[in-house]
Amino acid sequence: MARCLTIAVCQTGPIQRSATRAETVGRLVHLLEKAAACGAEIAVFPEMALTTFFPRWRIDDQAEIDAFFEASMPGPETRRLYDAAARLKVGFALGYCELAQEEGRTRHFNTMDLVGPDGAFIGRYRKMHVPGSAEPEAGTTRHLERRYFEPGNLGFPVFDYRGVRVGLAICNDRRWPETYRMLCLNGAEVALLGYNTPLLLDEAPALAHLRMFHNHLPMQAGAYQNTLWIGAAAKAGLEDGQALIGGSCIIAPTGEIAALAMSLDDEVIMHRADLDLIDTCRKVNFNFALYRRPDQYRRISEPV
Ligand code: CDT
Repeated sequence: MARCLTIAVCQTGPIQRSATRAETVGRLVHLLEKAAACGAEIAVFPEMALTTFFPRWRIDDQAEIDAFFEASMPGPETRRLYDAAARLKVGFALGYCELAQEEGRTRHFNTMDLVGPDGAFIGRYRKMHVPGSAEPEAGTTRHLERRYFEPGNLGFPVFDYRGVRVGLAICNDRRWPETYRMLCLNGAEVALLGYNTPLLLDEAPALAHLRMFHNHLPMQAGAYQNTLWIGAAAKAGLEDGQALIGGSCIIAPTGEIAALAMSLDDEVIMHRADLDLIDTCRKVNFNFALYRRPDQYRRISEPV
Protein backbone atom coordinates (compact mmCIF):
# COMPACT_ATOMS: atom_id res chain seq x y z
CA MET A 1 0.00 0.00 0.00
CA ALA A 2 1.29 3.49 -0.88
CA ARG A 3 2.60 5.64 1.98
CA CYS A 4 0.65 8.91 1.92
CA LEU A 5 0.15 12.02 4.02
CA THR A 6 -2.76 14.36 3.37
CA ILE A 7 -1.33 17.87 3.68
CA ALA A 8 -3.50 20.95 4.21
CA VAL A 9 -2.07 24.40 3.62
CA CYS A 10 -4.05 26.97 5.60
CA GLN A 11 -3.45 30.32 3.96
CA THR A 12 -4.71 33.34 5.88
CA GLY A 13 -5.83 36.68 4.62
CA PRO A 14 -4.37 39.73 6.33
CA ILE A 15 -4.20 39.86 10.12
CA GLN A 16 -4.57 43.52 10.99
CA ARG A 17 -2.86 45.02 14.00
CA SER A 18 -6.29 45.79 15.45
CA ALA A 19 -7.22 42.08 15.55
CA THR A 20 -7.14 40.47 18.98
CA ARG A 21 -5.26 37.19 19.48
CA ALA A 22 -8.59 35.56 20.31
CA GLU A 23 -10.06 36.64 16.95
CA THR A 24 -6.98 35.45 15.06
CA VAL A 25 -6.79 32.10 16.85
CA GLY A 26 -10.52 31.69 16.10
CA ARG A 27 -9.75 32.06 12.38
CA LEU A 28 -6.96 29.48 12.60
CA VAL A 29 -9.24 27.03 14.44
CA HIS A 30 -11.86 27.49 11.73
CA LEU A 31 -9.27 26.74 9.02
CA LEU A 32 -8.11 23.64 10.90
CA GLU A 33 -11.72 22.45 11.20
CA LYS A 34 -12.20 22.91 7.45
CA ALA A 35 -8.99 21.00 6.75
CA ALA A 36 -10.02 18.17 9.10
CA ALA A 37 -13.45 17.93 7.50
CA CYS A 38 -11.73 17.34 4.15
CA GLY A 39 -9.48 14.61 5.53
CA ALA A 40 -6.28 16.50 6.34
CA GLU A 41 -3.67 14.68 8.42
CA ILE A 42 -1.36 17.68 8.92
CA ALA A 43 -1.78 21.43 8.39
CA VAL A 44 0.55 24.37 8.00
CA PHE A 45 -0.19 28.00 8.87
CA PRO A 46 1.79 31.09 7.73
CA GLU A 47 4.82 32.77 9.25
CA MET A 48 3.75 35.13 12.04
CA ALA A 49 0.26 33.67 11.93
CA LEU A 50 -0.85 35.24 15.22
CA THR A 51 -0.09 38.88 14.41
CA THR A 52 0.37 41.46 11.72
CA PHE A 53 3.81 41.47 10.06
CA PHE A 54 5.07 44.20 12.41
CA PRO A 55 8.67 44.46 11.02
CA ARG A 56 7.21 46.80 8.41
CA TRP A 57 7.38 49.41 11.18
CA ARG A 58 10.23 50.86 13.20
CA ILE A 59 9.15 50.50 16.81
CA ASP A 60 11.33 51.55 19.74
CA ASP A 61 9.22 50.74 22.76
CA GLN A 62 10.21 47.24 23.93
CA ALA A 63 6.86 46.56 25.56
CA GLU A 64 5.11 47.47 22.32
CA ILE A 65 7.43 45.12 20.41
CA ASP A 66 7.06 42.28 22.89
CA ALA A 67 3.26 42.45 22.56
CA PHE A 68 3.72 40.73 19.17
CA PHE A 69 5.59 37.83 20.83
CA GLU A 70 4.52 34.67 22.67
CA ALA A 71 6.26 33.99 25.98
CA SER A 72 4.88 30.44 26.13
CA MET A 73 3.37 28.04 23.65
CA PRO A 74 0.64 27.25 24.03
CA GLY A 75 -0.29 30.32 26.01
CA PRO A 76 -3.73 31.21 27.34
CA GLU A 77 -4.85 32.61 23.96
CA THR A 78 -3.34 29.90 21.72
CA ARG A 79 -4.38 26.90 23.85
CA ARG A 80 -7.64 26.73 21.85
CA LEU A 81 -5.74 25.83 18.67
CA TYR A 82 -3.86 23.01 20.39
CA ASP A 83 -7.12 21.70 21.85
CA ALA A 84 -8.64 21.81 18.36
CA ALA A 85 -5.72 19.75 17.00
CA ALA A 86 -6.35 17.09 19.65
CA ARG A 87 -10.12 17.14 19.06
CA LEU A 88 -9.74 16.93 15.26
CA LYS A 89 -6.66 14.67 15.39
CA VAL A 90 -4.87 16.98 12.95
CA GLY A 91 -1.46 18.36 13.91
CA PHE A 92 -0.10 21.62 12.54
CA ALA A 93 2.94 23.81 11.97
CA LEU A 94 2.45 27.36 13.21
CA GLY A 95 4.65 30.40 12.66
CA TYR A 96 4.80 32.96 15.47
CA CYS A 97 7.14 35.37 17.25
CA GLU A 98 8.92 33.63 20.12
CA LEU A 99 10.12 35.28 23.30
CA ALA A 100 12.64 32.85 24.79
CA GLN A 101 14.49 32.93 28.09
CA GLU A 102 17.86 31.44 27.17
CA GLU A 103 21.44 31.89 28.32
CA GLY A 104 20.21 34.13 31.12
CA ARG A 105 18.56 36.67 28.79
CA THR A 106 15.42 37.35 26.82
CA ARG A 107 15.77 36.41 23.15
CA HIS A 108 13.53 37.06 20.15
CA PHE A 109 13.10 34.54 17.34
CA ASN A 110 10.92 34.15 14.27
CA THR A 111 9.75 30.62 15.01
CA MET A 112 7.64 27.74 13.75
CA ASP A 113 6.47 24.89 15.99
CA LEU A 114 5.27 21.48 14.93
CA VAL A 115 2.37 20.13 16.98
CA GLY A 116 1.12 16.55 16.85
CA PRO A 117 -2.38 15.20 16.18
CA ASP A 118 -2.72 14.85 19.97
CA GLY A 119 -2.14 18.59 20.41
CA ALA A 120 1.30 18.01 21.95
CA PHE A 121 4.46 19.89 21.02
CA ILE A 122 6.74 17.91 18.68
CA GLY A 123 9.51 20.29 17.73
CA ARG A 124 10.70 23.83 16.99
CA TYR A 125 12.49 25.62 14.17
CA ARG A 126 13.85 29.18 14.31
CA LYS A 127 14.20 31.13 11.07
CA MET A 128 17.75 30.94 9.84
CA HIS A 129 17.80 33.47 6.99
CA VAL A 130 16.56 36.69 8.60
CA PRO A 131 16.10 39.25 5.81
CA GLY A 132 15.94 43.04 5.68
CA SER A 133 17.83 45.42 7.93
CA ALA A 134 17.89 46.77 11.47
CA GLU A 135 17.28 50.37 10.39
CA PRO A 136 15.17 51.77 7.55
CA GLU A 137 17.23 52.27 4.38
CA ALA A 138 16.40 54.93 1.78
CA GLY A 139 14.94 53.55 -1.44
CA THR A 140 14.23 50.18 0.15
CA THR A 141 10.96 48.72 1.34
CA ARG A 142 11.04 48.89 5.12
CA HIS A 143 11.57 45.32 6.32
CA LEU A 144 13.17 45.41 9.76
CA GLU A 145 13.33 41.77 10.72
CA ARG A 146 17.00 42.15 11.63
CA ARG A 147 16.01 44.76 14.19
CA TYR A 148 13.65 42.45 16.00
CA PHE A 149 14.92 38.86 15.55
CA GLU A 150 18.09 36.95 16.17
CA PRO A 151 18.94 34.36 13.51
CA GLY A 152 17.88 30.82 14.34
CA ASN A 153 20.15 28.62 16.42
CA LEU A 154 18.45 25.24 16.19
CA GLY A 155 19.81 24.06 12.83
CA PHE A 156 17.43 22.44 10.35
CA PRO A 157 15.72 19.81 12.48
CA VAL A 158 13.49 17.10 11.05
CA PHE A 159 10.80 15.53 13.19
CA ASP A 160 8.83 12.32 13.17
CA TYR A 161 5.16 13.00 12.50
CA ARG A 162 3.13 9.78 12.49
CA GLY A 163 6.04 7.98 10.84
CA VAL A 164 6.68 10.75 8.28
CA ARG A 165 9.86 12.87 8.45
CA VAL A 166 8.81 16.53 8.55
CA GLY A 167 11.05 19.61 8.44
CA LEU A 168 10.14 23.29 8.80
CA ALA A 169 11.23 26.55 7.15
CA ILE A 170 10.15 30.18 7.35
CA CYS A 171 9.64 32.63 4.52
CA ASN A 172 12.99 33.93 3.28
CA ASP A 173 14.49 30.49 4.03
CA ARG A 174 12.63 29.25 0.98
CA ARG A 175 14.82 31.33 -1.34
CA TRP A 176 18.03 29.60 -0.19
CA PRO A 177 19.00 26.22 -1.67
CA GLU A 178 20.86 25.31 1.52
CA THR A 179 17.56 25.17 3.42
CA TYR A 180 16.20 22.33 1.31
CA ARG A 181 19.51 20.51 1.06
CA MET A 182 19.94 20.58 4.85
CA LEU A 183 16.38 19.34 5.36
CA CYS A 184 16.94 16.63 2.76
CA LEU A 185 20.25 15.52 4.29
CA ASN A 186 18.53 15.44 7.68
CA GLY A 187 16.02 13.00 6.22
CA ALA A 188 12.98 15.18 5.51
CA GLU A 189 10.23 13.82 3.30
CA VAL A 190 7.95 16.83 3.79
CA ALA A 191 8.89 20.48 4.36
CA LEU A 192 6.26 22.82 5.78
CA LEU A 193 6.80 26.54 5.52
CA GLY A 194 4.99 29.82 6.02
CA TYR A 195 5.63 33.24 4.55
CA ASN A 196 4.76 36.96 4.56
CA THR A 197 6.03 38.39 1.30
CA PRO A 198 5.45 41.99 0.17
CA LEU A 199 3.89 42.25 -3.29
CA LEU A 200 6.10 45.19 -4.20
CA LEU A 201 9.68 46.08 -3.30
CA ASP A 202 10.78 49.71 -3.65
CA GLU A 203 14.34 48.60 -4.45
CA ALA A 204 13.41 46.57 -7.52
CA PRO A 205 10.32 47.94 -9.32
CA ALA A 206 11.58 46.37 -12.58
CA LEU A 207 11.14 42.92 -11.02
CA ALA A 208 7.58 43.55 -9.80
CA HIS A 209 6.06 41.22 -12.40
CA LEU A 210 8.26 38.36 -11.12
CA ARG A 211 7.17 38.34 -7.48
CA MET A 212 4.99 35.24 -7.79
CA PHE A 213 7.43 33.52 -10.13
CA HIS A 214 10.20 34.12 -7.58
CA ASN A 215 7.91 32.78 -4.88
CA HIS A 216 7.33 29.44 -6.58
CA LEU A 217 10.62 29.02 -8.48
CA PRO A 218 12.88 28.25 -5.47
CA MET A 219 10.28 26.02 -3.84
CA GLN A 220 9.71 24.01 -7.01
CA ALA A 221 13.46 23.69 -7.55
CA GLY A 222 14.00 22.88 -3.86
CA ALA A 223 11.34 20.17 -3.93
CA TYR A 224 12.69 18.66 -7.15
CA GLN A 225 16.40 18.77 -6.33
CA ASN A 226 15.87 17.41 -2.83
CA THR A 227 12.96 15.03 -3.52
CA LEU A 228 10.66 16.68 -0.98
CA TRP A 229 6.99 17.39 -0.71
CA ILE A 230 6.50 21.06 0.25
CA GLY A 231 3.47 22.71 1.83
CA ALA A 232 3.77 26.50 1.82
CA ALA A 233 1.26 28.85 3.49
CA ALA A 234 1.09 32.58 2.76
CA LYS A 235 -0.32 35.36 4.84
CA ALA A 236 -1.89 37.24 1.94
CA GLY A 237 -3.77 40.39 1.06
CA LEU A 238 -3.73 43.99 2.23
CA GLU A 239 -2.38 43.94 5.78
CA ASP A 240 -2.12 47.26 7.60
CA GLY A 241 -1.67 49.05 4.28
CA GLN A 242 0.92 46.64 2.80
CA ALA A 243 -0.01 44.16 0.06
CA LEU A 244 1.27 40.61 0.68
CA ILE A 245 1.36 37.98 -2.04
CA GLY A 246 -0.66 34.77 -1.80
CA GLY A 247 0.17 31.80 -3.98
CA SER A 248 0.10 29.22 -1.18
CA CYS A 249 0.87 25.84 -2.66
CA ILE A 250 1.66 22.19 -2.29
CA ILE A 251 4.61 21.06 -4.39
CA ALA A 252 5.53 17.50 -5.32
CA PRO A 253 9.06 16.05 -5.45
CA THR A 254 8.68 16.24 -9.22
CA GLY A 255 8.69 20.04 -8.88
CA GLU A 256 5.04 20.22 -9.95
CA ILE A 257 2.54 22.40 -8.12
CA ALA A 258 -0.08 19.91 -6.93
CA ALA A 259 -2.41 22.49 -5.33
CA LEU A 260 -2.54 26.28 -5.48
CA ALA A 261 -4.55 28.86 -3.53
CA MET A 262 -7.02 30.89 -5.56
CA SER A 263 -7.56 33.84 -3.23
CA LEU A 264 -5.80 36.37 -1.01
CA ASP A 265 -7.98 35.35 1.90
CA ASP A 266 -8.42 32.59 4.45
CA GLU A 267 -8.36 29.44 2.33
CA VAL A 268 -7.50 25.76 2.71
CA ILE A 269 -5.82 23.83 -0.08
CA MET A 270 -5.08 20.12 0.21
CA HIS A 271 -3.29 17.28 -1.46
CA ARG A 272 -2.84 13.63 -0.59
CA ALA A 273 0.93 13.43 -0.90
CA ASP A 274 2.26 10.12 -2.18
CA LEU A 275 5.48 9.67 -0.23
CA ASP A 276 6.62 6.83 -2.50
CA LEU A 277 7.06 9.43 -5.23
CA ILE A 278 10.17 10.53 -3.32
CA ASP A 279 11.88 7.21 -4.06
CA THR A 280 10.77 7.29 -7.69
CA CYS A 281 12.34 10.74 -8.11
CA ARG A 282 15.52 9.61 -6.35
CA LYS A 283 15.82 6.69 -8.74
CA VAL A 284 15.53 8.96 -11.78
CA ASN A 285 18.23 11.50 -10.90
CA PHE A 286 19.01 11.90 -7.26
CA ASN A 287 20.75 8.89 -5.84
CA PHE A 288 22.54 11.07 -3.30
CA ALA A 289 24.81 8.37 -1.90
CA LEU A 290 26.07 7.49 -5.36
CA TYR A 291 26.37 10.82 -7.13
CA ARG A 292 26.84 13.65 -4.61
CA ARG A 293 30.40 15.03 -4.27
CA PRO A 294 30.49 16.62 -0.80
CA ASP A 295 34.32 16.59 -0.79
CA GLN A 296 34.16 19.03 -3.72
CA TYR A 297 31.50 21.29 -2.14
CA ARG A 298 33.55 22.55 0.80
CA ARG A 299 33.32 26.24 -0.17
CA ILE A 300 29.58 26.11 0.38
CA SER A 301 30.06 25.85 4.13
CA GLU A 302 33.06 28.18 4.44
CA PRO A 303 32.48 31.52 6.19
CA VAL A 304 31.03 34.28 4.03
N1 CDT B 1 9.10 37.50 5.81
C1 CDT B 1 10.10 37.39 4.91
O1 CDT B 1 11.09 36.74 5.14
N2 CDT B 1 9.93 38.06 3.74
C2 CDT B 1 10.94 38.13 2.74
C3 CDT B 1 10.92 39.46 2.12
C4 CDT B 1 12.19 40.11 2.27
S1 CDT B 1 12.16 41.71 1.54
C5 CDT B 1 13.47 42.40 2.28
C6 CDT B 1 10.76 37.09 1.63
O2 CDT B 1 11.75 36.51 1.21
O3 CDT B 1 9.64 36.90 1.16
